[in-house]
Amino acid sequence: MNLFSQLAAEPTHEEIFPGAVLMRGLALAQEAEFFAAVEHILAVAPLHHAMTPSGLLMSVMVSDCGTPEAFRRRWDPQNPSVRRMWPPMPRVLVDFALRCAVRSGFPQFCPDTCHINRYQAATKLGIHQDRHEFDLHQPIVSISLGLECIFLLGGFQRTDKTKRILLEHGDVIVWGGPSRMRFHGVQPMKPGHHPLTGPYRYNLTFRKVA
Ligand code: MD6
Ligand code: FE
Repeated sequence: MNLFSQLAAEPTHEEIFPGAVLMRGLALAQEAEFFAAVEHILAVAPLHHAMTPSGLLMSVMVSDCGTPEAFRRRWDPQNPSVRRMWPPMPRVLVDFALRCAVRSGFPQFCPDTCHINRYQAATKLGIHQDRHEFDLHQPIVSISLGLECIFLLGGFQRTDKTKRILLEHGDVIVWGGPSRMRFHGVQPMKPGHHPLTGPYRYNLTFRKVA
């Protein structure tokens, strides 16, 4: 390994906006362990299509794990896309999410859920704000595994200009504080194949909802 490839393998610490930190490659060292934990969650809580608030099926497939309190807060009899099955968060993933939060300046982070999104070719996620959590002082920790995507990080109005951020396997974004309510989304995915995840991109978001 020469100096350059060694440098390229180091995780980065990039402040995209105040309170929004991108750490490229931070999850790479534990990729196999993390993906095994994801597969375990999906075996217990199978992927299903997410549903919009108006009841339309979305292209992204989702699953969740977390505490019983978080599940009670999220479960809605009107929205069967929140399933009656919510395994606990795997310890390896929670420990990592806590370390990510500390590195980003959020040592008080105490996640009670991990939401999983799975994308494949053409899957996108429309511009949205994460505003259904009880305590908006808590940040969100987001881990990307598998195929790359273009993530759009905008402002505080839906129509604000967005920054385009390439998210690759192993990248981590943490955002909170003054960036917590930024609009964001994912552009339609390009087809591809990843050695660990095949034709998919997985995104894990840790948050405190209850
Ligand atoms: C995704 N992420 O990366 C979708 N939300 O596939 C999100 O919607 C998201 O990454 C809040 C905080 C971080 C995120
Ligand atoms: Fe989001």
